Parts: sequence; structure tokens; C-alpha cells
Amino acid sequence: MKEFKGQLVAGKFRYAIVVSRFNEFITGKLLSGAIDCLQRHGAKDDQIAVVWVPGSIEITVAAKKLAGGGKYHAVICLGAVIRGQTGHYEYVCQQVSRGIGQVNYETGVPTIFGVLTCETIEQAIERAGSKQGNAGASAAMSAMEMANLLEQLD
Ligand code: INI
Repeated sequence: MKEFKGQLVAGKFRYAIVVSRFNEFITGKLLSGAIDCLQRHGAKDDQIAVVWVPGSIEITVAAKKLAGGGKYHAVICLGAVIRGQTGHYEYVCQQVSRGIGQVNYETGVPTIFGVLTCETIEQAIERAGSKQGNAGASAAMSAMEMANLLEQLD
């Protein structure tokens, strides 16, 4: 039997983080969590690039450019969509989830979905470094695991 498992180490890989400025009080925490996690698993500053975009809808186009450019081994997408009083929530969630999935599939570069989709601000806070951990750090773990795994599968 052959079994493949990606190591949870940054290795020599380069990581791009795309982060949305909308709900920055949450996404800033996700970004800190992701950077801290990469660094504590061995990443140096020159292995990490951070790219800010206006909102979650714009994450996809930046992620596609980064994933398709051949420079990064994984792209971590961070955003926070919080249900408001309008129907906008559904459209933003749908677009960003489908878009990131498509980039992942079309480029073959692990493109990690670290976008919170929450009913309330409280739920978002809980996932941005309090009760439920930090979704940015979890996304960074997935990025490292996938970068290492794909190298094994080469
Ligand atoms: N963008 C978010 O990242 N989170 C949200 O909760 C949100 N809501 O609710 O509207 C949001 N909207 C902006 C959107 O992502 C685009 O930036 C905007 O529509 C311009 O294209």
C-alpha cells in the first residue's frame, strides 16, 4: 500500500495570502492568524506575500492571477461575509465560494477557502481568534499540507 500525507511544515514553498478589506476588523485577525501559523511552521518573510482586495467578491480575480502566475505553491483566501439586512449575503457567498473552487481546480495550485460565511458578527468573532479558533490559521495549515502533498504526488 502507498499512502500520501502532506507534512505540516512551510518547507521552501511560497504562499500568497489574498485578504479582503471588507469587515477588516475580522479579516485582519484572520490574516494575523495565517501569518503567525506559517511563521511558526518555518516560513520566512520572503516566502509570504499578502495581497489586499476591497471585498470577498474581488478575492477570486487576485487569487487566479497569483495561482496562475507560477510563483506560489498555495494561495490562501481570507474574507468575512456577514449576513446583513439585504439579499447581498447570498450573492457574495455564492460568487466567492464558486470562484475560489474554480481557481483551485483550473490552476491546480491549492487555493484555500478561508472565507467566513456567518449569520452574525458574534459568529465571525468566534472564528477569528476566540472560542472557535482562528480560521486564518486553519487555512494556513491546509495550504501547507496541500503544498507538501502535491510535491509528493509529482
Ligand atoms: N464583502 C465582504 O467581504 N463581506 C460582506 O459581508 C459583504 N457584504 O455583505 O456586502 C461584502 N460585500 C462587498 C463585495 O465583496 C464587493 O466588494 C462589492 O460588491 C464590489 O464588487
